Amino acid sequence: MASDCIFCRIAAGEIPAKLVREDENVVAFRDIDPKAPTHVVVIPRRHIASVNDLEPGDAALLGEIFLAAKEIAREEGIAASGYRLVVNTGRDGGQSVDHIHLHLLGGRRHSWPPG
Ligand code: DGP
Repeated sequence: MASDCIFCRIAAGEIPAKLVREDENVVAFRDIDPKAPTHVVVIPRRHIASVNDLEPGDAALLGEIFLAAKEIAREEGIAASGYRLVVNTGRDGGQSVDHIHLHLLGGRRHSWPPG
């Protein structure tokens, strides 16, 4: 755990958040500044700063994150209508929290290309 990382502290229960799912390796919570009717952030408990810091051994963990997103989409009732999964990376990618995370956005139509 990185003690100065907001998402590590949410995963540890030190900062309150609206959790929607948690297990041994993955935690999901509602975004504090939602950009869609459903906006959930899915993170690994383990601190990984960004996609740039992934290693081959993280492949299974990434699979768990995507499977959690799939289950949450079903529970939120947006699996059939569709949703967007986003991983912002670095400055130009719009990443503001340096703990890798998957945004699950749904409940409205998303345009393409993104802004
Ligand atoms: P990104 O810009 O891709 O790094 O997304 C970070 C997201 O995290 C952003 O949409 C806002 C959200 N966020 C930041 N701080 C908190 C927090 O303390 N609680 C919750 N629930 N979400 C947060």
